[in-house]
Amino acid sequence: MTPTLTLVQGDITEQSADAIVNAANSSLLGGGGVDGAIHRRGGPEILAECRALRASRYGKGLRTGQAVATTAGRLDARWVIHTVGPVHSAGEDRSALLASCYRESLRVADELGARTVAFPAVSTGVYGWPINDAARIAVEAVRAAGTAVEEVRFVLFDDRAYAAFAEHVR
Ligand code: AR6
Repeated sequence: MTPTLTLVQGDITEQSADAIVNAANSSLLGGGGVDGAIHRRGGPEILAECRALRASRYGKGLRTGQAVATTAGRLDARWVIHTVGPVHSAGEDRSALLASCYRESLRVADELGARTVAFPAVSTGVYGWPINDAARIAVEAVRAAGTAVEEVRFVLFDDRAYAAFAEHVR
């Protein structure tokens, strides 16, 4: 089944969903952008689970393109799924890794039994991915994923990001 794709402009930490995806980094220990907002609003339980993951299965951190779930703390969700987007490179095509973030996040969502999943535009902030290209990759990856998730909601922070995703979700 292909999930229904919906678009929202706003702050992902205000969303209500089974799972909210975090644009994390390999350390899983927080950062700026979406990551900072999720940890701030979700509270310390999320970081505590991230530290536990680092102390067990993810001693070297989470690899780019992979995904792992924790509690969502005080967010209006059951889980946060942390994924690590690639840093955009002009010299190397890393789009398979960006597509992998969406595919792997949905695989984790399926394992959890999540039916609604909210995604930010992974890699389009600090990691520098051009928004139009990132939107195309995101939408194609979700459509190709073969997931039981019923709704994938892209939560875009600003007008430009919303417009870019709207081009591809029709
Ligand atoms: N809700 C929705 N979208 C947001 C929010 C929010 N609250 N805040 C920012 N965005 P970024 P990345 C948008 O930088 O590029 C962190 O430090 C933002 O406008 O959060 O994957 C991590 O720890 C942009 O379009 O993630 C990593 O080190 C998009 O979310 C690194 O940044 C992604 O921007 C990851 O960089």
